[in-house]
Amino acid sequence: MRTSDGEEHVARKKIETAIVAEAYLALLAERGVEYLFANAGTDFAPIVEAYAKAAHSGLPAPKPLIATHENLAFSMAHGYAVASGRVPAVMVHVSVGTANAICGVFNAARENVPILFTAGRSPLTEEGLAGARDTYIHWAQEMFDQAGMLRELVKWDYELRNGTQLETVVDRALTVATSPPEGPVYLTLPREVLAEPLSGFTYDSPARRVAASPPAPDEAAVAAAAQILAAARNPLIVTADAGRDHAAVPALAEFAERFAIPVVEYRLRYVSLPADHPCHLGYDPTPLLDDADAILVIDCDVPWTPSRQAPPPDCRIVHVGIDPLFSRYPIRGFACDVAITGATRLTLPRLTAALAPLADKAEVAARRRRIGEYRETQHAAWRKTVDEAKALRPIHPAWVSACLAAARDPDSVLVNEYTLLPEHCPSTRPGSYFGSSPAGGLGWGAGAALGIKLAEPDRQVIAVLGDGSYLFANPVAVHHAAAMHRLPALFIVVNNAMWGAVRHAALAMYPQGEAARSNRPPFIDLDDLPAFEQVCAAAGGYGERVEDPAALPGALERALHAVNVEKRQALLNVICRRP
Ligand SMILES: Cc1ncc(C[n+]2csc(CCOP(=O)(O)OP(=O)(O)O)c2C)c(N)n1
Repeated sequence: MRTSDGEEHVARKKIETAIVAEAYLALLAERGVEYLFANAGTDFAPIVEAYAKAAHSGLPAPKPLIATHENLAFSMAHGYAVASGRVPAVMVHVSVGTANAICGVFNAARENVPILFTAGRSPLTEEGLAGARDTYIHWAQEMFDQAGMLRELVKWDYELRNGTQLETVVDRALTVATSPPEGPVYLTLPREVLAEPLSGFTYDSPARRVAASPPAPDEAAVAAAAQILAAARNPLIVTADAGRDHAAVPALAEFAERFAIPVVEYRLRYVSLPADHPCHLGYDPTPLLDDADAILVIDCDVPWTPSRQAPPPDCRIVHVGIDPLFSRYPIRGFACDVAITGATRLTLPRLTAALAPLADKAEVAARRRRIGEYRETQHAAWRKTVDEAKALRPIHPAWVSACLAAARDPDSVLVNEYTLLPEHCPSTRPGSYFGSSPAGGLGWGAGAALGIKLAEPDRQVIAVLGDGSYLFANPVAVHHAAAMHRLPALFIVVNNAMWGAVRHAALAMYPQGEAARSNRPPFIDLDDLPAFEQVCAAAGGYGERVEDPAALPGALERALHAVNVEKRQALLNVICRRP
């Protein structure tokens, strides 16, 4: 296309290629995919060949990164995506590799993390074409519907059927993944298609297909929400994910501050409101529910647990989010008087404008005082917990969190797979805290930390994991990846030698039951755990076992020295008390 002044508006680029796999890798790189996290198999032959050729042909390709388990590859990609804001590609081996990665896909899907997930296909043909079946495994690994395994979890799935369609397919995959609500997509790549001859590939540069814009809120819905908040004496905001979009953080801070509305980060997965904000009232809405007469649920799938405690029946509820009803969840029945579809960073300024003329200044001032008093009491209680915990042996998790708060670099990034207590280790900067997905597929945190380190090599990255979560992550594969890819993260294992959550669930359901009376109910204790610190050391990292609470600050200093100065990974195996 040329304008009257002869200026070229659509640039077509041509590269020299011999097979589709070369064009595929070059196109991914051209579209901004920086890394291909991979766990390979026989289906990778054309990809291996294309990478080997790219090393001297000069064709671009995403940097290849091996992970020796698919869940690790996917978790690393997840961490990289949330920290960098870019879309990574993952490739695994056909049906079986896909099966191994599905827990990670589940985490990313529920967390709206855009990832281009790809897998080979068993060769389609039994002979004849380049790439046709040539080993026994190619028969049994084929499935009628390979994508069927994860179709419920991805936004889109497709199979690359020929080289001619390559650009459309790749652009569609990437733009669907990155259009709100974001999420993983799945593309299968049959070996014969990757091996198809392609002498030269021409494509648009830059792309002519882009992601859709985020939704902006409907004015009538905003006005209705403003009426509800204006009429409330004790409004409350509950959020888990608002900070996924960093631009939403100042919007929430301004909104809460202006109208003096307390904010609870419940089961937080991002920093949505800096912990030192005067309206930040902690991490548990339960004590505030009874008095709430209006609740603004922002980017939050589960704002409270109804079977434990719910707000009063006449409390008015407003939900805000790109998909405020979480339509991919089969059941979610929280009361909802107004649901605003919209990106939080766009919705909150509109809500501010609508609420400003309605808000009662005296009410706002009185509320501001009450919030300040609540905060003081709350923080005093937290300090008391740490004071009481600091000498306990086995070590109390509150002490682990408090020591980490003192030791961490203010610009560090925390990854929390369950066992960090944010009230004792608060985060204030957007992008400095990542909690596990609401899907809770264990084994995410260690890999995610490595992906974050890859995206942010100059920041300290610290993963706090339960012993159970750590074991789910395939520790040997994790430490190998950290060493091989030079990703010096610190892992802190809060080791209570059990699946505490399973114990808690059994005792909550049967408080007077046999399990509660038993010293050793089944499926809870993890006896004879390996020396985790030695697993890390075996991969060249620094490892230390910590049993004495007084030794923890020193151990953290040594581990952070290993990470910061020696540039090698570190692990503290902190022997903690049972819950
Ligand atoms: C893939 C997967 N398998 C099983 C579970 C069920 N589960 C939830 S929490 C938990 C125990 C976690 O143990 P740990 O990390 O040591 O933390 P703790 O509960 O002891 O604090 C288990 C097994 C899960 N969430 N995900």
